[in-house]
Amino acid sequence: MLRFLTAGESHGRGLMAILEGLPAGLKIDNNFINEELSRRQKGLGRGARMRIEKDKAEIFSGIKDGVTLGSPIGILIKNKDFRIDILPEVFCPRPGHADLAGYLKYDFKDIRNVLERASARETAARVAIGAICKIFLKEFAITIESKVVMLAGVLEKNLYIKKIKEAKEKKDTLGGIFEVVAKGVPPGLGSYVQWDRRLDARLAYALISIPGIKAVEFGLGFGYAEKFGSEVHDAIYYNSQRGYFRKTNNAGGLEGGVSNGEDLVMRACMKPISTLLNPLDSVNILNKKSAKAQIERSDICAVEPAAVIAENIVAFILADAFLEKFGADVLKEIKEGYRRYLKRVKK
Ligand code: EPS
Repeated sequence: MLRFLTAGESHGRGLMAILEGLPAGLKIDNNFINEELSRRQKGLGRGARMRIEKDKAEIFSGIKDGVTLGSPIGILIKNKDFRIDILPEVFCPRPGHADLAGYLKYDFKDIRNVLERASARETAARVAIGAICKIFLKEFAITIESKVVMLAGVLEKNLYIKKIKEAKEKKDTLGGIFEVVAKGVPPGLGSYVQWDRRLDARLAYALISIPGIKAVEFGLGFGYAEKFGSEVHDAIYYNSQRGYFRKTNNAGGLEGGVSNGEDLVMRACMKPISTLLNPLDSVNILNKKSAKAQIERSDICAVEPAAVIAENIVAFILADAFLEKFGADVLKEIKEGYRRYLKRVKK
């Protein structure tokens, strides 16, 4: 089993993560992890915090001489903007954020105790974890890419900047849709035998866990509702070179909760960032009187970074499903088993 935990507050000392379950013998390029962290920090609509931070992963354990030991990998990302103890208290919850629900749940006197951990800054730790999983998947020629496909209702890429500018001028925020594609995924990851082993279910869980994500779809997704079955199901073909293949991929590479050998295609919708510079109505939790929601430094739009986060969280899910099927303690042994499997499924 591959598993991880993260810890850390947005303006605390930093973020920590522990990843356990990778085999021994995998070469880890720290630069690649840092490149992924830097990709997460960029993107249209990012705010001032990203000009302060230069996220770098410090490997604390589990890797020696650049190679995994099979023991838990500990990672630390330090925050430059570490000032949690002097930041002002927050009393007016922001609609759309975890503020109100978190304050009610934990019986805090200060909403800052909620927003510091609910902040999307936590996703930096998940990207570092995912980057390591990407390195593992690359050993098996599995790659993951993403792109933004819609921003604030607009499909044309060249209009995105205009939209963001407009939102900035209006002191407003924007959401959008991104697509993640995983290539080189073998058939047989995940399983139909139990609900929680279905790969599509596990991917959906991971994608929806990214802050701000409100909807997820695979392949044709909601488009299935408009068509006849004969128009949408991907007919099956075979030749000795490719093995089984499809000419269409409406299923997004997933049938019965199992990868079918085609590209995995998934999309997610991110709502507009909930911190608004022109705040919405809220209630002051001290006196219960109407008030405007708290203004916090934030992004205008985070769809591009969310796509990078999604790539990496998908990498974790795929690495986990891959290890479930082909897992062994040593990378070399996994490769041997994988080669045998590929030979069999092509026959
Ligand atoms: C983020 C860091 C945060 C926010 C943003 C994401 O930093 P700060 O609160 O200091 O500006 O910019 O957080 C959110 C969008 C959120 O929903 O909390 C980051 O590192 O990605």
